[in-house]
Amino acid sequence: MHFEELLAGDGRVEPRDEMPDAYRRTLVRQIAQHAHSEIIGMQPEGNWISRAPSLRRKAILMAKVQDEAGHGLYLYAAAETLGVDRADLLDQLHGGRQKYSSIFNYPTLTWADVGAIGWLVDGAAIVNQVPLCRCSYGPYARAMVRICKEESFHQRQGFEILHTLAHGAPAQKAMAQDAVDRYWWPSLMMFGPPDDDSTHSAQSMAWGIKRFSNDDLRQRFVDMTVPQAEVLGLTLPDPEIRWNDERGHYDFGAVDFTELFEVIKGNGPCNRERMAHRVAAHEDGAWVREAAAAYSAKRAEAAA
Ligand code: BYC
Repeated sequence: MHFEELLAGDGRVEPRDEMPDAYRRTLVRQIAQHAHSEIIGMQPEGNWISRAPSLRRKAILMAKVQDEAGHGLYLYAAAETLGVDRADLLDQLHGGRQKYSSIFNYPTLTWADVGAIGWLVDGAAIVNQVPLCRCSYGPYARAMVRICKEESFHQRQGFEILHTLAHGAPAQKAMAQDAVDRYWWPSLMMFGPPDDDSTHSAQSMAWGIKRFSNDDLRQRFVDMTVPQAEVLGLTLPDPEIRWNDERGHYDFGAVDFTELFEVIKGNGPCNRERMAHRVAAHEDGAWVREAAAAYSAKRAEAAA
């Protein structure tokens, strides 16, 4: 079926279908960025595996960090259905020609940050990603279904960490509050620039890649999170948050988007550290990739 007809009927575009070059390029850009975010996102939480406060917490955190690697794999595989090569995408990440989410350029200073990332960052990710399960490009949409299920578990574990801390000793509650204070605004920035400054939104929405605008999703996240903060007994660092009966939404204060643009440009607190670690891990792993390629070539030869 023709591309425009498929979109008009809310059908899914599959790798074999014809698609405009610009649609393909937009998908490669977004899916690659998304994949890169998943694997760079392993770093801030990985930082706490060796210092998790109990065996149970450690096992859960290890599973979560492994899930993020898995999400990266599904997404690189989805990008490859568009005719690009995973090794090239990684080269572009390492060369600074492709982006990853701003949120992973903030440090994880205390154990409570692991809770805040689960609750707020994975919470924001779910709000952004559930509509992507209906993305017009089939392989991306299908990858998102499983990712969203796992993200829901991640969000719950973060909430539970913060709930435990918030109901513990005063120092534990203060640690939880501090983590929420530091992660709140960067989590709102994850949704991207405001709609008026969003380069790609209008076209991506017309193509059915994005189903909602950046600002709509940000509002949805605030509406979902404010009541959860009340259950936790923690406050959000925004005195302007209040329910607006007329709009049927929470009002909230202005996000400092100059900070988002600075972080995207490479000037966040941890950009250099994250990239240096990623490049070093890639170089250290070269022998594994070579061995895997040699093994698979040997098996293919034997099968032939
Ligand atoms: N950070 O026109 P716009 C996770 C860029 S992983 C960095 O609105 P678009 C998790 C944007 O790329 C979470 N860059 O763009 C993992 C564009 O620049 P380019 C990752 C950002 O694509 C491990 C420019 O700004 N989630 O949850 O229509 C552990 C203009 O923006 C950001 C995804 O990737 C940002 N925050 O909308 C725990 C979801 N925002 O490309 C958790 C999929 C904007 O022209 N991606 N930019 O150079 C999306 O939904 C969309 O790509 C975005 C941006 C909403 C992020």
